[in-house]
Amino acid sequence: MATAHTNLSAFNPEEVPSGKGLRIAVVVAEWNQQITENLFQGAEEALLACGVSKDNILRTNVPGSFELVFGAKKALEKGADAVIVIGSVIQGETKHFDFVCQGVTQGIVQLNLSANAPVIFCVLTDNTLQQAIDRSGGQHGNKGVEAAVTALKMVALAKS
Ligand code: DLZ
Repeated sequence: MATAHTNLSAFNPEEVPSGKGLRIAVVVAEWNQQITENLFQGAEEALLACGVSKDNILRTNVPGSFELVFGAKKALEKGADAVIVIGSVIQGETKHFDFVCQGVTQGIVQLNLSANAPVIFCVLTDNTLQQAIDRSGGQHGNKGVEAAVTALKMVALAKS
């Protein structure tokens, strides 16, 4: 899983399935807000570059990463072609980190098994704030960009 010294965020829009006409929901957690805003910005720019119109990028905020599952469920019910969930969980002194990470991960897995549209996991689970900064527009790229590209690839798969 290690991506040390690797920036995976560079992509060529011409090699990504077109987002023209697609409705992509993005659910953004407010915890560690500067990180999640940077991830959203990366996702939004990549979606626009691939042909998704600004009006069809449907953003919802939720309080924390644990709430991303419910936010994604609502977006699926409203008929989004794909949902990207964006969060940033940073290790603290207690076990809360583990429960939030497990809850959101398992919840998103369940949605992917039951829904017809894909839910893309853009939740950083870092030991330190610096690791989150490095992955939200820093030296390891912007995972929001990667989530946007993944969403368009998965919509193409869903419609194939
Ligand atoms: C409570 C909590 C803590 C301690 N840490 C984070 C975090 O690092 N990232 C995050 O997105 N959310 C955190 N939360 C909030 C939980 O996700 C959730 O919002 C609350 O437990 C209420 O359900």
